[in-house]
Amino acid sequence: MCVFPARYRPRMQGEERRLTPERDRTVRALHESSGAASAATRIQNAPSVLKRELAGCGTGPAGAEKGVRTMRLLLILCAAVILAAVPAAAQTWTEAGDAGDLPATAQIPVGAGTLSQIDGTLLTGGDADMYCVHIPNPGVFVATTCGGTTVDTQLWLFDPTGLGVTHDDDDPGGCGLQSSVTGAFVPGPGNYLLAVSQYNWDPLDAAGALIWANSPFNVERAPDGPGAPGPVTGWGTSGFASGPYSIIITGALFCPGSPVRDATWGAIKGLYR
Ligand SMILES: [Ca+2]
Ligand SMILES: [Ca+2]
Ligand SMILES: [Ca+2]
Repeated sequence: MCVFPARYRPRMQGEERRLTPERDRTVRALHESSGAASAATRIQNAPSVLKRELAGCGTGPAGAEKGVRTMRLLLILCAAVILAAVPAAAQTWTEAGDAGDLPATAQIPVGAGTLSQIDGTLLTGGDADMYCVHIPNPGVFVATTCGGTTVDTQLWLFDPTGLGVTHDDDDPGGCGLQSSVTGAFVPGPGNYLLAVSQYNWDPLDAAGALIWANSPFNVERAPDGPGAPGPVTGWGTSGFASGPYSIIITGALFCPGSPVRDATWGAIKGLYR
């Protein structure tokens, strides 16, 4: 409990003066002040013995610093609560170097929460770019290059072992030569590998057989080629136009366990400031 040192009580009328003039001025200042912060400021020049004895009262420098630390902690906690209540913002992953073509070399977008777009480039001479995406609810999943590129793309979805799930060459909705896949053939929530390639750069099984047949072009299909039972182990046989692309995604998250950028902490600090 805080006990204000008796010998530093303000001098009462008629009371014997026992304080030095310096201590008397300090104690008067403390009692005339109505706020702890003001009091803390006022005792900055108080004698060291007085500082020690008043520290336990919460009005000394130690008490003031403790209060500031508590206030900072409360502000950070409030910011974290506000941030958690705000819906996850759309987030784009940009291909780092050249994303791998196979499950073992697929690129894992770095981040947390909603993954709403992937930007990259299809290289000349045949290129496939494969990315990990997490699909929590197949019923709302859509990935499309419609409006995201002028390249004649193909989209492919594999499970983590490389087995084919779904594919489209030309958008069934008629947007053009770009592609769209949905959760129609996705068996359940989980991590999947989303790949994009240019026409006619197709996934092959270990024997070099097509996992999907070449056509029909504008129909989303589960694997229907001679290599359908096996996982993808290579690509062929000829790629055409290259160029940049954006895959616009609905209903996907960053794969759990991927390294998280400091954006979340930065957002908290931004709110705190
Ligand atoms: Ca690429
Ligand atoms: Ca690639
Ligand atoms: Ca196409």
